[in-house]
Amino acid sequence: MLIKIRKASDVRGSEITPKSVYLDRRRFLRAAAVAGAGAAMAPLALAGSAQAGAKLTGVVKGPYSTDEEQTKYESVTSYNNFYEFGTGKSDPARNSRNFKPKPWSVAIEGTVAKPAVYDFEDLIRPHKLEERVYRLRCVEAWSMVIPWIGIPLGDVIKRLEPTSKARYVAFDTLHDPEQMPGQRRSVLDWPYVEGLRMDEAMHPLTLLAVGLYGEEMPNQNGAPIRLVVPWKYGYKSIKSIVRMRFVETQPETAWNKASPREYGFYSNVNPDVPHPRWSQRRERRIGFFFKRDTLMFNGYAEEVAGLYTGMDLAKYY
Ligand SMILES: Nc1nc2c(c(=O)[nH]1)N[C@H]1C(S)=C(S)[C@@H](COP(=O)(O)O)O[C@H]1N2
Ligand SMILES: [Mo]
Repeated sequence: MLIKIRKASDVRGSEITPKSVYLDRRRFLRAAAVAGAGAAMAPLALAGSAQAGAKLTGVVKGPYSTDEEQTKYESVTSYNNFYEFGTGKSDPARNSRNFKPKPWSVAIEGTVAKPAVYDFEDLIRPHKLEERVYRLRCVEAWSMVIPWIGIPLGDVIKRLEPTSKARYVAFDTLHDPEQMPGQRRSVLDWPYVEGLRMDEAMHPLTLLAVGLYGEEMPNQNGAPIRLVVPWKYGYKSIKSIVRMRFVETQPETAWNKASPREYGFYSNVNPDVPHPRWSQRRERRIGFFFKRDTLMFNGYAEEVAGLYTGMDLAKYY
């Protein structure tokens, strides 16, 4: 993303979280993780150490994979957008080395039958891990092809039983400036937040990813759990999720709050709707020299166009 640097005087008081607030949150998360660890468990794919590069086992091939050439592991893990660790593309790899993605818990809230703070492992364990090779198209006009490992978000949602009132799902990234140095500056209104309409969240393409290239998720790619929504610009694929909330009204999203004219709620990849400051017609696949055409819905139109029938996609960008 391209950011507009704001003067310190522009920073609203609400963006400055008092230290006591985030410390309380960390304590809460840690306590919740300890409580979750007591549950009986069959150590499946996710058991094991917190060390980087741990292999995921029991992974099956999932549907929807592209057979396009995969972006090199080195590029996938060294060219990142993860502003919690800095705004430069190489910052996340460098600044996330000491980040602790375990233990981890995810708070499930809102209009749902089974709200709780779930230990990460408990949230994932009932599901089979799938490998899905998806294209990811960044709004900055570059793209990658990444072999993700995860589970369909829709399967997790079904288990949590949202009520009929739930029309959207809202997601939050961890807010912890001690571990995430980028959060010490008000580049965005932390925590990073995102949202999907319920039918988008339930769509079988939407993935809750816990790894890539056969391994647990690297810190810089959003450990331990992130979203991957391949027909939308990359910024919808929120990283390091600590909260999912089922709500009745359209939730706020981090980039829409930062610059509503440039970033809408839907953020579907659309070559016909330019960003106000650049075209979206072409893209550079990382690792390739020549640019290529950007495809409607990032090439997933057959699967998802039906979600937006009758909507003016220039208005709902
Ligand atoms: N919490 C959080 N999630 C985020 C971002 C971020 O800065 N913070 N960047 C987004 C953007 S702009 C992109 S393109 C993708 C990049 O994912 P990758 O680094 O795994 O390729 O993550 C998205 N998720
Ligand atoms: Mo992006």
